[in-house]
Amino acid sequence: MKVALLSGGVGGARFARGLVDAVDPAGVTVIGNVGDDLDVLGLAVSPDLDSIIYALAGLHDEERGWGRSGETWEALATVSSLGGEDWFRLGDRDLGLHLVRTQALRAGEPLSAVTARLARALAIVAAIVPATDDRLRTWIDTPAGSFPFQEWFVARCHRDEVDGVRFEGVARPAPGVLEALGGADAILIAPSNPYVSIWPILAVEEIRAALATRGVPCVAVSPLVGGRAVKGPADRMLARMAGGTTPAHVAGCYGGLIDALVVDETDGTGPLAVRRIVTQTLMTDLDASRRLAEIALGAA
Ligand code: FO1
Repeated sequence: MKVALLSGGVGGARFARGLVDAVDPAGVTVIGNVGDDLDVLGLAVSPDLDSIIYALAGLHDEERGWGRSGETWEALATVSSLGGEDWFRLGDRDLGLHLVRTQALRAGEPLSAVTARLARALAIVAAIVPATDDRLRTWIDTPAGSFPFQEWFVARCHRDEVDGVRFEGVARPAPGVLEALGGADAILIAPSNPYVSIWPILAVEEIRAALATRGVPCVAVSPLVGGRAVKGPADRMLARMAGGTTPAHVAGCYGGLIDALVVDETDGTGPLAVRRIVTQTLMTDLDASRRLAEIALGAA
């Protein structure tokens, strides 16, 4: 079975891990968000791609949700002691990946090619593809001003309410993206924040068009449980920008692009324009992630 998954970082990566357990990973393509990529200490960091890579390689930190397990922070401590940039924490193990990627990008290798190389080196069977090789950056408009995504999310602890989300840059799909969407038996959207994890992927016009004209079912998984985000600001953003946190508000973020929405049993009622699949969506462990992926696929 061929499956294309649109995914952000933490929750999306966890879902991707379940998906490659549910089906033959050779048929899975994970299309990752790059809107929150940034340069830190001169290094090119792609947080969502990295969360997906680490999760599929079994190297992720389960509790933190991002970065590597067994991480140490000696390099960062040195950076801090020297008055360097330490607001975005790069661990010692994680640093190695950013070094390899930065060198490759500087040498002219596209992000998609480096990402595939990193995944291969870590024995990942599924394909991990950035939505685009072009520069696409997410900006967050708040009452306190406009901020690049990570400045708002990490440096300001996403405390500012969000009035709008914008995407800077004109981007073409990376090689493999349209092929994965066109050749899929099912398209899934991970339980990621619609605005800052999935919209940047859909900001690539040809990707949005591929979903809008899909010939196979597209199933999204809601990131909410009981109207609340499991982690992060998705619930506050939905309440402020869409007017609520029901399944209908989540589905509204994907108007015309999905056929079904998998929602948690605590969010089960209320009108919904697409098919509703009600289940327990909390991904407490790998079994739960696999079960959720199976249910999403079953709805496709
Ligand atoms: N998230 C944080 O909240 N604080 C950090 O210092 C931080 C560092 C970091 C380093 C590498 C990486 O791959 C991810 C990192 N994240 C950090 C997570 C990340 O910024 C967000 O979870 C995603 O961008 C949102 O999907």
